[in-house]
This record gives sequence, C-alpha cells and structure tokens, in this order.
Amino acid sequence: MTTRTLPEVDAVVVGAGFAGLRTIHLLRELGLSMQVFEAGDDVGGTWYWNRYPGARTDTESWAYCFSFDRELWQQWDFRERYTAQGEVLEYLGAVADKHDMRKEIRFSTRVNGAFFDEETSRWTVTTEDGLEVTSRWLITGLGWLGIAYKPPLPGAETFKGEAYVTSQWPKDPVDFTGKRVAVIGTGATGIQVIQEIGQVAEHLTVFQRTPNYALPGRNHALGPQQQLALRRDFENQWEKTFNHVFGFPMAPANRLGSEVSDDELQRVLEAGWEAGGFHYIFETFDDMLVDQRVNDAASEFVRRKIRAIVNDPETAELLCPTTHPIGGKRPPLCNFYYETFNRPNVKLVSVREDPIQEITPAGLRTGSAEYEFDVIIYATGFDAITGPLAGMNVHGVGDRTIAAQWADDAKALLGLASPGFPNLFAVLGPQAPFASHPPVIETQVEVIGKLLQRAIEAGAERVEATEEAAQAWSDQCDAILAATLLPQGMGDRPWFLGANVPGKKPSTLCYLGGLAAYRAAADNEVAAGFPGFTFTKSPVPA
Ligand code: NA7
Repeated sequence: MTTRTLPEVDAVVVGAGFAGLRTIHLLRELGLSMQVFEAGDDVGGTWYWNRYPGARTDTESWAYCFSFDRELWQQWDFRERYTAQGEVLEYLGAVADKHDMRKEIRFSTRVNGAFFDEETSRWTVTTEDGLEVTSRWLITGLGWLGIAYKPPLPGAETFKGEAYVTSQWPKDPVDFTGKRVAVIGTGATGIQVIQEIGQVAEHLTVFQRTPNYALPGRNHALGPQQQLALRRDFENQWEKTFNHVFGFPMAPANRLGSEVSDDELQRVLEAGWEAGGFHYIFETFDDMLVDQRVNDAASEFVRRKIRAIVNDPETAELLCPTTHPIGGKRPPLCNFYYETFNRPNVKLVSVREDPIQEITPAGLRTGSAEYEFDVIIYATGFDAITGPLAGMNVHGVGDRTIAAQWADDAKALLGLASPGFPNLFAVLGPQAPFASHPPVIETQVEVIGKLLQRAIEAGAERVEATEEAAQAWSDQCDAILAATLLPQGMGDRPWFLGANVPGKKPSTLCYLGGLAAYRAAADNEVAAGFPGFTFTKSPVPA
C-alpha cells in the first residue's frame, strides 16, 4: 500500500468518543492544529460499538454528558433516568454538530502505529489505510473498554448458528424471535442483554461463571417537571458530580455504618435499595467498601433480595454472589434481571465448577452437558484499560512499545502520562480515577490543557512524566486499593484490576481515591508547576 503523508499538525487525537470530542474543544481553545482519527464511521467511541440490545448508562443521564456546554445541557431532552445507548450517540452527535467538530475528524480510519522520534520530539502516526502524519502531541481518547475479550474456546469457528460479541454488535437489529439463544457472561453487559433478550427469545440459556451483586437501577422516564427542575439546577448537579467519589450527581452519605446498629444498617440499606442504582452504595454508608461488617451486611442484604425475587430456590442460590464482597467486582445495574429468571423460557447454567469446554457446530459443550442454540452471544468483557492503547502499536523512547511497558508495569502519572512516552497523553490511561467516565474525561482533558499551556509558555518541545512521580502515583493507587475490601474480590477476576484476561498481569489499573481527590491532586500538580513532569527542548540533552 502506498503511504500518503498528511500535513504536519500540532496534535494528533485518536478517538471521537467523549474524550476525543472534549479534546477537540480543548485544542481549539489553545489554538492548536489537529488531526483526529476515528475507527468508527461516526462519533461515539465506546458507545458507537456497544450497540447491543439493552445497552444503557449506569449513571444518571444528566451527569453522563459534558458540563462544558451549559447551553446544550440545558436544552437537552434527558428522556430517562439512565440514557439508552442510541441517545448517548444522539447527544455526542449533537455536540459534534453544534461545535462543527466533524470537519476535524477522519472517520473509518484506524490508527495502527505511533512512533516517537527522539531527535525531533515528534510523533509519527500511521493508519491502516496508509496515511501518515507527524505531530508534536499525541492525545489518545480510546476509553477503557475498546478491546473485546473473547475467551479462546475451541471450535468457535465451527458454530453453524449466529454468533455475536456484544461490543461488536451489528448496526442492523438482530431478531431473536423463535430462536434458542445462549448468553455467555453475567457482567454489567451480560445483565443488560439478558433482561432484554429474555423477553423475546424462544429460549434463553444464561451461562454464568461468577454471580454479581446486580443493583436495581429503577430506570424511569423523566417528566417535564423533572426536566425543568434539572435545567434550573446546572451548577448544583455538576458541583455534586465533580465532588462525588465516583462522579455521580449524589451527595456523600455522611454516615458510617460502623457507627450504627444492625437495625439501622438494614433500614438505611433498604432505603438505598429503593432509591435504586448506585445510591445503594454511595448514599447509604461511606464505609461500605472499607468496613467488613458494613460490607457483609450490604452483601447479605442483596442476597436476601435475590432469594425473595427468584422463585426457584436452586436458581436463586446460584445467582447469589458469595465469593467476593460487594464492590469486589464492578456491580452491574439492572432492571428486572433477577425477575428474568422467573420466566419459563429462561434458564441459568452455572459454569463455575463445570466450565464451557468447547463450541460445537450445534451449540456448546460443558464438561457434563451439550446444548444446542441458534444464537450465541459473547458478553465476556474487555482487555480493559491498558488493552486499547497497548493494541495501537505505540513506540516510545528507545523504541520500547507501550504494550511491553504496561504488560510489566502499567503506570501513568495522574492516569494520563507514562514515563518513556513523551508528549503522549492518554485520556483514561491506566490509574485514572475509577468513576463515571464523562466527568473524569473532562477533568483529565483540562489537566492536559494546562500541561500543554505550560509547555508552550516554556517553549518546551518535550514533556514527559518522571519515573519517580509516576511510581509515587502508582504506589498511591496501590495503597488506596489496599485500604479497601476490594482485593478480596481478586479471585473472581475483576477487570479493573486486570484480572479477567488470562496471561495479563493483575495490577492496580485504576485510582480508587475518588474523583474529588483526583481533582485535588491534579490541582496541586498544576499549582506547583508540574513537578512530576520534565519540560525540555529538543533534542534531548545528553
Ligand atoms: P465483565 O464485567 O468483565 O464481564 C464478563 C463476563 O464474562 C463475566 O461474567 C465473566 O465471568 C464472563 N466470562 C468470561 N470468560 C468466560 C468463560 N470462558 N466462561 C464463562 N464466562 C466467562 O465485562 P462486561 O462487558 O460485562 O462489563 C465491563 C464493563 O463495561 C462494566 O463493568 C461497565 O463498566 C461497562 P467471570 O466474572 O470472569 O467469572
């Protein structure tokens, strides 16, 4: 293939989801030229690809968007408590249109390499269709969930029916009526897809390896009164969101379970369960994820609810998580997930002790049984957090790849800059805050903006996180994790600790100190003049 070289720009941006669009806005504010590449044929990023039935946010809709465009926010029709996938795309499309962003983006163009030149301190970025462009800065907005993990089950290619991976879902609707369907996986994705397809498939078999604490989302339409009230509440909603530990528009509970009686624990948990969604965790007790007694009570509370909802006691027991504490894996939100197992056409098969051995032409086989299906759906997760950038063939100083670097030591100062990869800023890199993504993205893009401003003012051509500062950030991530109960979930393979992909080295891939603490740490770094970074001119002094 012949290579076509595009004119040099100040910054190459990869991805046109939340992070890419927010970065375009930033670069324009800074007056920097850019080239944006997006693999999909439209904006949306993770939400572009994850178009499986039932896909929806787990964050309240009015905080799963941007705060930078107040006008659009106040005009936007937030139709439901949680935004359906198609509406997330509508919103991002509206952002792109309003700000005339599409002209910056080359769609249907997948980046397949990025090479740092130590002489010129510039990146050269290449694409699958033969383009090449050089830039001072490389900003990636690939999200945490861009690379599907599909277990390498033997025989997968022999299956005669239809097979789908949830994060590579076709654009045309799939008709499940009259079909025997299998879903493998019961994470946040599996749970959304199961409750949807259970209503239409002739028969649905759910293959579960680890049960989760699925919390009732209690989704509902937002009426005109609620919408009006929201429109008047812009500052308050965003202040709450940016100050909330997980970036939700919620106030902290300001209550410790360790200080209340067992009866009071139950009363508050019941209220949180009724409120729905992550209110169960974040508006009940601030110590739920660190205090064993509180966590045990909260976990047992969910198990009791499962037993009360699911009619068949054996199925109910299989659905009860017992091997990790609540929070040890990312709790999914659901609407009628447990109720789905009361339908006569839905069956749960536990593959915890009896794993899937192979996919057959007619279906699949566990150690003890064979099943026949018309459709198999893989809801088996992602090579999360590090996977997307590791898969982009990024070569830094000394030609070391980011894949090799992160396979061994996945650290990034403030979750966006890894030593050895100068001038590369990864929005939602490893050790970024584990919180609702849009407010994390807005925060990180603002930090990148300040870094770029500082570099421009200093006439620096090369900006790089120091090894010491990145290590200190990583150590802090480890210490915060160790202070919680979450490591107790390690045996159940949480993706946010890199434990779900066989062969991947588990590590603290996220910052669990909360969004507010992250913002404070970032503010300190900015105020102190970025002591964790070196700013130098090119070529690098020996
Ligand atoms: P997850 O949460 O990683 O879930 C993947 C699911 O697939 C999980 O239930 C896995 O079981 C299951 N899985 C993976 N491999 C197998 C095999 N070989 N056999 C049976 N089951 C298997 O990914 P999601 O897409 O649901 O959610 C990711 C995030 O997206 C979510 O947390 C939100 O933030 C949005 P396991 O638990 O490993 O036993």
